[in-house]
Amino acid sequence: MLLEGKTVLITGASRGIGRATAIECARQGADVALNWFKDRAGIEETLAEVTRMGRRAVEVEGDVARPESAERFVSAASAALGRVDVFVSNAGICPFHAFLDTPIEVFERTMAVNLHGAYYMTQAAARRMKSQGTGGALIAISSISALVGGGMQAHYTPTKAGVHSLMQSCAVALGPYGIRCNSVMPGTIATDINREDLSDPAKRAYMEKRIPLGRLGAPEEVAGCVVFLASDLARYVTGASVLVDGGLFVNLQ
Ligand code: NAD
Ligand code: RM4
Repeated sequence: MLLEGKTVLITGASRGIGRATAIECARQGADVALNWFKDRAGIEETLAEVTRMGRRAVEVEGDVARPESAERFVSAASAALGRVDVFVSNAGICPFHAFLDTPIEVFERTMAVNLHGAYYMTQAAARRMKSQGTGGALIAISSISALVGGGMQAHYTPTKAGVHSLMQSCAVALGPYGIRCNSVMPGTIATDINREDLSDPAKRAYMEKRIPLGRLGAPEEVAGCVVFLASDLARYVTGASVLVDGGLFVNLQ
């Protein structure tokens, strides 16, 4: 029960890594507040699993790209659960597209959701933590793609480098308030975000071959790392990033 007595807020919690994180946090004793957008069926499944574990859960609809969603999420979470101890910025999109003809709308939306949304949400959660006066933990779901490129991801990888950088600056800005700020960098995790991309058997086999552990990751394997960073086991860890990638990043030859 690494998170007993804590409240955890997660964006994009209706499926994938966000859902697995909500469930693992609840299993570790946390109450959870769950942001979602356009996916009522998904958030209801997440809610059902969390409440089955006997934890309190509240869901709040909102597009993270809209600044007003952030204050609404944090206020609703605080009203329902009493406080904000941990905030996980997870919501994200990756519409794979060749660089030279990526439509400007695709670039702008990817930036707005993945980077601007993370900024607004993180700031709102941090303000609440500061006013509570008891510290907290901010965790961004960045990516291995913060560190390496992708030919179909030139609009996406800068957002992942951006949220990693956001956590570094937040670690400096918020350390005096006892608020720790870290990022998790998943490698290639099988979720809906890359289902179509990996439906090409050649691409999937190529990715698997590059991973020293020999397989794609599962959302639950990212959630475990989030729980560690959220917990008091990580009480002296701030400004760090942790790759959860089966060894993909270090595999040159
Ligand atoms: P996913 O598509 O399964 O889940 C994404 C979640 O974000 C969904 O619940 C979706 O509804 C939500 N979302 C999308 N736009 C939103 C918006 N505007 N407002 C609120 N919620 C929104 O994908 P996933 O793999 O679970 O991705 C989660 C995060 O993990 C993303 O930030 C992604 O960049 C990151 N990531 C994923 C991988 C991977 O290989 N799957 C690797 C590295 C990083
Ligand atoms: C990740 C990484 C993965 C990709 C997902 C969508 O950051 O680039 O390889 O499948 O994004």
